Amino acid sequence: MTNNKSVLNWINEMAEMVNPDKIVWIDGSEEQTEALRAEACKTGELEPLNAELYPNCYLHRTAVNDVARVENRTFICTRTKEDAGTINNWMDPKECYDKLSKLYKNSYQGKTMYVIPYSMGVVGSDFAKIGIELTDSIYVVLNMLIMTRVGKNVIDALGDSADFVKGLHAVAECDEEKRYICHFPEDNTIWSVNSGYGGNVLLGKKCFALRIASYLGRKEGWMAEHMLILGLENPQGEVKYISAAFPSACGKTNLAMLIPPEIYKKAGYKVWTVGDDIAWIRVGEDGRLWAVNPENGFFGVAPGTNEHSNYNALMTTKKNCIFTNVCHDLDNNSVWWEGLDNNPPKNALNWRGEKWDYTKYDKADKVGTSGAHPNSRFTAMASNCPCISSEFNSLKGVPLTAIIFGGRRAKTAPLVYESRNWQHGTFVGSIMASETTAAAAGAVGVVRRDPMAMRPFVGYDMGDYFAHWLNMGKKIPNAPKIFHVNWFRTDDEGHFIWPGFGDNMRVLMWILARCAGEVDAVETPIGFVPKAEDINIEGLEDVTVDTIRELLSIDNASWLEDVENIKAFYKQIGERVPAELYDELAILEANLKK
Ligand code: GTP
Ligand code: SPV
Ligand code: MN
Repeated sequence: MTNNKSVLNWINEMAEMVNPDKIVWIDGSEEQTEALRAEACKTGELEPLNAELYPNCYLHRTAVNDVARVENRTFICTRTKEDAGTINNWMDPKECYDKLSKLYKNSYQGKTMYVIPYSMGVVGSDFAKIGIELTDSIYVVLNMLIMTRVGKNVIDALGDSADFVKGLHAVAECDEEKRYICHFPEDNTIWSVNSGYGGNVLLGKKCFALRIASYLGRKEGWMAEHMLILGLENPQGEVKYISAAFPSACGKTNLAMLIPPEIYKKAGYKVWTVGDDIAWIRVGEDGRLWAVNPENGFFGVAPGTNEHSNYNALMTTKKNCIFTNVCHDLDNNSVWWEGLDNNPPKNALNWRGEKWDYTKYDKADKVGTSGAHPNSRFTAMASNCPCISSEFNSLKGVPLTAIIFGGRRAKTAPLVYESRNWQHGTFVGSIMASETTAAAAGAVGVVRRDPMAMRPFVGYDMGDYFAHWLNMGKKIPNAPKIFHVNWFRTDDEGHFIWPGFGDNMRVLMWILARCAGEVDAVETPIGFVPKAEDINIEGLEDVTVDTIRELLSIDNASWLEDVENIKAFYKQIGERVPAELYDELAILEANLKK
């Protein structure tokens, strides 16, 4: 497929180590893809679903011990530990290469090495970057074919260049004790071993498009962020673009595809999806920030996705889709997950592949008793999405009017607030916190600081990352305004107070009105909040202006507790936290104590 010496030498070197029976280049053709699907169905790696209900859709189950990203086994291997920072796990590159080489040794024996040339971003665009992933898993190949742009044209675009990210993946024995997801940003290299799950193995996604790319972005003056991108079109046909960073399983896909509430739909408003997980952002000639989505598909959370919560996502999964770790309805060979509807299948297999009794479902033990794993996923083509933006394949991307940060907070954070300026907005991003979710292995529901939703994804020191945000601010004459939202405040019984989903558009409308200078706000110790009556609640049952007032309330005591927690977190990050952010922290504390 290529004469590129750096590509061929690298593949030979890797092949010598992992020792495959044969090497197959993935060309992106439908014939080859179809042959791989057929082979995966033969080995049981995939199960074909009901061709009438789900044409060209497949079910895959991962190993029971391999259902999420593994942050404690994820490493940034820079030459000095300081460059990886205190929040990342670090290993010396040489030590890491040696250690993992032993795990890779002969791991492809009896297997095929698939070579996947892929582009993050539209092939050939000046903002796209190329990677090559070597893998022993057809499931990975088929997912990468959906999630990225794969094929011969990528290799052609690379030409003789050595500028590509070298990714080596082996499911190997899938031993969790020997599972490593390692990044060598100084070598443009990713090594992943002993996993077959999502973000651990689809190396274009978190490993490249966030960890390696964030490192490159700092060096080259752009940003790689864990953000959705959406366009909101008004009845006059003008589209304003917003990006939003929420931690894993905190609502990016849902917001990106939201369906406007009736009042706005009737008036002619529309929402278009540009991206649901990752944004690459640079300063345009006009001094605004421009964002592209480097991916080509959606690796979305299945549970909770239904006709009402996210109709567009559901439609996107109806064909050419791979489902991972969902519940298998045996009666009609289809799929099901908690929150799809109120009719759990009577004759079904759970995400482990065992006979499932829906009457034993216990919300307190979802992993143990649910039909679908809480982090079960669909891999779906962006082009199947009914609300995909006409700018999805745009080379320069879309200009951002607003950036939103948000987390899952039962208390403390109000429904929405606005930062005073870029520096304060950077501070607001840096102090984000959220309850942990099933998207990563470990405890669920624990509040932890997750700056810019990037805690698990920054490929260098977190203090330097904050400094990069501040520096970018100096290079953007027409910077977007920065906001913070929280859809997840709960009442005393633990129920969400805000209806969320499509109704989040009501908050987006306030945000855009603020950006256009069309509405006032109330100054508070943490920033600007809306006047309660400025959040449109027309058509909402159970939500009154008083509910909004409650959602916008700021409890100084719990914010002061947060301030202490932030101080400890900054200290943990270490000496590279910029002084400007300490200034902002001091202002926040003083405001709260006033
Ligand atoms: P990753 O793919 O892990 O990065 O997740 P994500 O940020 O794209 O999250 P996603 O949109 O898939 O939502 C995760 C979970 O949160 C799903 O179960 C949703 O149903 C739920 N969710 C999303 N938006 C809202 C909301 O506005 N309110 C409430 N209560 N739940 C929501
Ligand atoms: C996330 O965890 O933020 C995801 C899923 O988007 S994964 O691809 O596994 O990282
Ligand atoms: Mn994500």
